[in-house]
Amino acid sequence: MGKIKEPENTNTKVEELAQNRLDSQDQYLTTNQGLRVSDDQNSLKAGPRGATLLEDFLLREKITHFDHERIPERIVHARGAAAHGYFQVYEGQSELTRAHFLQDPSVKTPVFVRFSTVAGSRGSSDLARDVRGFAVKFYTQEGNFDLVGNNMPVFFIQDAIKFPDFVHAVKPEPNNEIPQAASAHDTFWDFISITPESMHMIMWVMSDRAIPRSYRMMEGFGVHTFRFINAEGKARFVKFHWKPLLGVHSVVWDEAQLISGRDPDFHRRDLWDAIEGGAYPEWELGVQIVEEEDEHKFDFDLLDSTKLIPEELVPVIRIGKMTLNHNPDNYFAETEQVAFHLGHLVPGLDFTNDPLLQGRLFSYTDTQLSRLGGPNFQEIPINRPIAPVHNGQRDGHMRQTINTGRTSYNPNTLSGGCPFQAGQDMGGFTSYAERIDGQKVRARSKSFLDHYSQAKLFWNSQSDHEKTHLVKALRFELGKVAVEAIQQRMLIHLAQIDAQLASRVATGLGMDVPCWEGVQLNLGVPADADPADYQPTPTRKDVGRSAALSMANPPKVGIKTRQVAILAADGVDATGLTTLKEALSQQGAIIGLVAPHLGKIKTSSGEAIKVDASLQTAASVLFDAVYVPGGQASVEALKQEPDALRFVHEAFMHCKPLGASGEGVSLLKAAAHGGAEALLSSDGVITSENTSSLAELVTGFMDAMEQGRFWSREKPLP
Ligand code: HDE
Repeated sequence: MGKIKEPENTNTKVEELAQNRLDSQDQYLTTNQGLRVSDDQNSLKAGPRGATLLEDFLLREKITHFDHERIPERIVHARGAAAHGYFQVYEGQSELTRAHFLQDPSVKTPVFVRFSTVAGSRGSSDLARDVRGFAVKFYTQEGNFDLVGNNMPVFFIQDAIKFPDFVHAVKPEPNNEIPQAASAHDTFWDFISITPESMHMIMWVMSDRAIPRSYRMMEGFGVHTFRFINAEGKARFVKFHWKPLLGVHSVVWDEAQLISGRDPDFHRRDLWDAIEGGAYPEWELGVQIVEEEDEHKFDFDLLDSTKLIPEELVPVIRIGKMTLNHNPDNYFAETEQVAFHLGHLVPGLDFTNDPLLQGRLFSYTDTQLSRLGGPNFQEIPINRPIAPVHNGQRDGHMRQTINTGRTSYNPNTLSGGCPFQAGQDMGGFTSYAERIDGQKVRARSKSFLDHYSQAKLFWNSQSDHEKTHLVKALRFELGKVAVEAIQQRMLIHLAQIDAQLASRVATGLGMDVPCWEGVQLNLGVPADADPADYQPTPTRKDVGRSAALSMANPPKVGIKTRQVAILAADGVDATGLTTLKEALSQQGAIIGLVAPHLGKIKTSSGEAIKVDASLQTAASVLFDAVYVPGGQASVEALKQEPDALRFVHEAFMHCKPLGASGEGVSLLKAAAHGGAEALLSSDGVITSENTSSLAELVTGFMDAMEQGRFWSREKPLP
């Protein structure tokens, strides 16, 4: 992949990290004490065949460090990939907030963004059906601000106290640690089937949003309602959104499962390669603003993280753009050691009483204490703010800062009162003075009890193929559940969302939708509470649709960074291949020449060209589109390769654009499972046996690539 643009280095955080970088090029090998090592291949022994000596400090130092290389992986979001970049606001937002990084369009605020899956271990596949973490650390001049969000705008539970239960249910089952990075098992669905508040989120995770095509093509959401506060002290509610400029795209479930085998690092690699190639991913930061006096005007509660604010009710205003333009130098030092916390806040922002948010405020620092080994994790280079740090906090494991002077307390006179407290006019943080007056109770607000209306809103808003994918996902997930009562309870919930949804899923399970009467669902009621106070309220009748919830109509943004496999062998038509490659490269698409073997193949004009991948190392699931150029010998050779036929068939099944010219068309025919004519006349299959219209054919193929997928090919699902 060639560089489209030289990487910019306008990032003050990346520059600051330079002092911690170490390059060992042209250096002698040393111990950790700087002693040069003469033999790193043999331990110190009593004779060449004798016992190793305890004295061997070189051996001991090397092995001891190795023994302690691992740190605990994150309890959730263990698997991730990250990149550096910057954020710029489009215009000053002083009316909304006094946050400094949202005032001046010329200021580039450095960011470090970590994307992740939730349930799997560090070594699990990127393509698990799961929520994706979308955590952004802004290194602002007023200190770090972490926006620790997900790629879905709602969450499974309403109260933080349920989080350990939820996570224990979704993680591998504790007796046999099966399954890895998957929610399709009994404990997850057992928990969900008696937790009606999860139903909205279940719609999202059963949709294709849970299997993104790329981290670069996902939305991000702050999930909770936060507060913006301006310099006059006026507060407003705010919900944060990240809108990817490449649009929102996903793969299909069968594809996701195959990618997990072919390239479990698919998302990680995609992000890395895009940045290395200069195709910097971009997102716009959007905000939904609600005036304080409008807090109660919605038929859901703004403090309930299982609800979103439909964009039709409150539009998303795009206030700035984030660009990721620099890969980390070292995975462990940066991506693994970065510590996010939504309590990392700057003036102009504040929390709300969302009970999920409130619990998170405790968890994120607490977890770093064991994960990163102590209270000094903020001194690790990736976590260090670019704003100066001065306080009386001292000591602890691995302290790096050498604080000078006698005082580490405040107030003091011996240091002239330093460091000083800063008033609001000097950039000091002040909490929003929200009036709070209430009895101490363990309870759930009744305004949180409508668990089905927004789940229905999501279902209603999906296109036909999205609905089909959702039904298939539920059939898969619940089909892996062994206990029938769990499946039945889920069908009851689904019937509250939509009768057709429930009956379609039931068909796949070979079951009937049970009737609600007499079924005790709400098992999460506290011991001393009246169950009537915890009954979900019925789905609202007036639930409409919200276009923003569907991925069916992504913006037309060209084919930049889209991956095209060109299947070829010796004798491939030279002119056809060149025309295609030139046109695709011009549009920024990435080409992979896939042949029966690695090395080189000879074109019809005798030129030897380099192969990018063999049929053994590649698969159609790693590409967005497949093209077969002409050339009699090439196509005949490919027809002898079952892997080539599967390549084409799989791409067709996954509704991807297929192109073929000249003799290439016959490979498509040979690969067709449901009849050659049906395949050739399908949407998104662009072919011509007549090579004189090559340019037109290639344009048609690129148009199809821009459209993405052709869902009309999918078999209708009852
Ligand atoms: Fe997290 N979450 N979470 N979470 N979360 C963590 O913190 C937690 C929640 C999210 O790339 C942990 O440093 C609780 C919602 C992301 O490093 C931990 C609750 C949302 C990441 C933790 C939630 C998130 C985490 C594990 C319920 C979306 C990865 C490691 C009250 C808005 C950040 C760590 C990264 C990570 C706790 C719910 C997003 C254990 C208690 C809702 C993106 O502290």
